[in-house]
This record gives sequence, structure tokens and C-alpha cells, in this order.
Amino acid sequence: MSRLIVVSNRVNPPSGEGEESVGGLAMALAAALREGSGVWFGWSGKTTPEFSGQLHIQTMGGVTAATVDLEEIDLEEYYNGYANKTLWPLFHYRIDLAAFDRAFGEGYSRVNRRFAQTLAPLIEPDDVIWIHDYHLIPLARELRSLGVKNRIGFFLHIPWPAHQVMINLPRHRELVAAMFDYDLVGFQTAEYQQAFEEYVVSEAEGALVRPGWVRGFGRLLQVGAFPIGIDAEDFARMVKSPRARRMRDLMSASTVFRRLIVGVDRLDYSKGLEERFLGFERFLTENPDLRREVLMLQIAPVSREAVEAYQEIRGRLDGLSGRINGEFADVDWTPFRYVNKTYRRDELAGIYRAARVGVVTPLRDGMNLVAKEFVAAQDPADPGVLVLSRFAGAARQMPTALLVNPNSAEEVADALKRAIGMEKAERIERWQALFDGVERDDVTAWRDNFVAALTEPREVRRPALVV
Ligand code: ADQ
Repeated sequence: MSRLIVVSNRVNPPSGEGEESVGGLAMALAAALREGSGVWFGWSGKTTPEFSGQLHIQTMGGVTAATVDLEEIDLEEYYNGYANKTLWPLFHYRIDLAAFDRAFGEGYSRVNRRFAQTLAPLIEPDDVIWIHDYHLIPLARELRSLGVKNRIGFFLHIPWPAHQVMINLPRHRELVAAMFDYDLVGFQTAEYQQAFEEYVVSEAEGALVRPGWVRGFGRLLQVGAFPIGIDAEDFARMVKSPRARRMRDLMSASTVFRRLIVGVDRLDYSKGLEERFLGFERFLTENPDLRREVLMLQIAPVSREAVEAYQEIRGRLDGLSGRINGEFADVDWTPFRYVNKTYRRDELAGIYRAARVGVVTPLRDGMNLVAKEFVAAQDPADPGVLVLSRFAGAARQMPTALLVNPNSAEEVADALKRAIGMEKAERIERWQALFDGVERDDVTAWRDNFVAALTEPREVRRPALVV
């Protein structure tokens, strides 16, 4: 039987205690690997003075993890540098924040090469390799150069930007050409897939051969949209757990007579936190009669603290949350709670459950799993309302949420008002449609669809390459 080898920058399987790390990719991969005989390969999270390529193999939370240490300079240039200061901002349309530095590009290539050299000896002839995210785009090319012939798939968790944005990246052609060494490249939505195809057609003498097959750089590549989901079953179980119930009760007790609006995000400029805070402020200004009816809780654990843009946004959010409370709070009521902590997943489930409104308003987001978790946690007899950004990949699958332009404080304020006042019958109808989708298109479906497309017999599907 063939093994599935999953590769991502960081390997962090769940501890089994509910204290999993924050981040959508880790959540999804742990869930995707839990069943079956997979191996998860990537960085250990540790550094060594000199790269040795020594593998650490251990089993954690039912998953076999094979990890390797990196050098400090690798982290600086590859992880903090090219991945998080160049590709992340650019792919989220923040050209203003993108840093272009030759050393970053060199570090990125070096680490991908090191990953390939360490991983290649582990690969057996029948293994299927599934590589994840923008940190590792050239990894298939490096593996191929070492003679690896296995099926290799790639999934991009973040948006693929529009052609005109993509060409801001120095040596963009080189990066995209490396993607043609995969057998299958998957995106979160059809929109990102189309943006990729447009790039290939315009920049790589490309053409769409037939749906799902694109020609470029004189080669053929299979592409597709595979929207990621959550482990809905596990989430449903967690919502009923004692810890989740206790958290829900605590939240309910601390919000008596008020409706809770909740936001949960990594502290990242792509998540639209500043704009959301301004939207809430506007809601308070415009609705004096509703003011004391609500309380907003924003949970935003800090992430990527080594990157300046993240330190700056943190300062601005502290200022804004202080301003909102300073302006509107009363002796017996503060409208806004802003918390920079990480919570256990079962506790988060309880918090979602206690909320009347979930507010998920990223400026750009590959998918956004918080939107799906919020829906999965609701009480079917009295569900909360999801306010969701049009620019989250999830919006495509969740049309019965209240969709907003996150840049417009007016639209966010109006949607909050509508959500607060929504009758139960409408809430149930909208929620049911969302829940059906979350349950059906879960993380298992995502994994199975991707792996099935990656492993199906090529001779049957592959169109002839006519250059
Ligand atoms: P992220 O940008 O990390 O993921 P998201 O999909 O929202 O974004 O996932 C965040 C995860 O972290 C969720 O599972 C959430 O519960 C968890 N989390 C957030 N705050 C937390 C807290 N305070 N305590 C504990 N857990 C917390 C990237 C892409 C997304 C894409 C995912 C998966 O940016 O667009 O949906 O990968 O593909």
C-alpha cells in the first residue's frame, strides 16, 4: 500500500490535550493525517549552528513526524524573509509591505534544496507526496533533480494573486516554472485557479488545454480547486465536551443581558482587524439604542513577531481598542474585550457557541477556517449569525452568511446591526445551509478529493501535449 508523505514548513501535530498550535494549516494537516499510515515531514521548529540534515522521527498524536533542524540564517532568509516578508504580503495584495531582497530568495532556494536532500532518502517507490504552501513551491523541482519520480502534488493555502500583482515579484517566472514539476497543483477556490491560469497564459506562452489542464513553459500541468474544510465531526464532539460547556457558561455569565459578537484570528494584517474595529466603533456610534445590548470579544494571539509589520499592527490595534472603550464604556459596561491569548480548541468551541454573531472579515484570505468552526459550533435550535468578508475564500462556499466588504466600516456596521436583530427563523434558515456545507465539505473530503486527483491513472486523463 502506498504511503502519503505530507510536507509542510513546520510540523506540529496535536499534543492530544487540545492545546494545538494556532494556524489553519496545522489544524488541517493533523486532521488529514490522523487516519492512515502517513508521514509528516518538515522543520522541527529548532535551529542548529550548522545544518546537518539529521532526521528526528517520532510519533505524536497518532501521526509519524519526521523533522529536521534548520540554521538561524535559514529562518531569517527563508521563513521570516522570503516566505513571510515577500510571498505572504504579495499574495495577500499588500505590495506595500512586500520586501524584495536577493538574500531572501537565496535562502528560500537553499532551504528547499535542504528539505529535498533530507526527504529524498525516505521516499519509497509507491509513496505519494503532498507538499503544502508557499514556503515550499520549488520543492518538487529540487526532488526531481535528485531523481524522485513519484507522484507529487502541491496545495496552496493562501490566495493566488491576480496577474498584475504577481508580476511585482522579481523572478516570478522562475517560481511559477518550478510549479510545472508537480503532477497536480491545487488552490482553495476556482477564482485563484483562474488567476494562476491567466498568469500562465500571459507570461509563459501558455494555454488552457482543457478544463483542469494548463500548458506553460512547454509542459503540461493538472490544476484544480480543492476548498479546505474543518474536521466537523471532531468539532461537533468538542462542542459537547465539559470544557466547551464550561467556557460557554462562563461567557454567558459575563455577558448577561447582552449579545456577544466574537472574532478569532491570528494577529495578522490580512485578517482585517483594524477595519473590523473601526466597523464596530461605527456600529456603536450609529446605534445608541443598541449600544448596551452588545459586547464584542476579539481574540487575536500574536504571530510572526519577528516581522516588523506585525509589531506595528499590534501597536495600532492596542490604540484602537483603547479608544473604543475610552469613548463608549460606562461604569457597568465595556463594549470591547481584546485578548491576545491562544485558547484550547474545546474552549474556542465554547466561546463560538456563546456568541450571537461571528465576525470574520479578512481583507484577503485563502479560505478561513474560523468561519467554518463558528458555524459548526452553533446550537441548531438558536444559531448565531456569521458576518463574512467577500474576500475570504470561504465566501464562495458560504453565500448565506452576511457577506460584507471588510474595507467599508459602514457595511460592517450595517451587517452587525442586521445580525443582532435577526429573527430566529431567518437565523436557522441561513445557518442550516452553512452547516450542511461545513459538514459535507470537511477536511476528510478535501484530503480524499486531492489525493484521488493526484493518484488517478495519468494515461486516462492526461491530454496530449502539443507545443
Ligand atoms: P490561517 O491564516 O492561520 O491559515 P485560518 O484558516 O483562519 O487562518 O485558521 C486559523 C486557525 O487557528 C483556526 O483553526 C483557529 O481556530 C485557530 N486559532 C485562531 N486563533 C486562535 C486562538 N486564539 N487560540 C487557538 N486557536 C486559534 C491559512 C490560510 C487560510 C486557510 C488555512 C487552511 O491563511 O486562508 O483557511 O491556512 O488552509
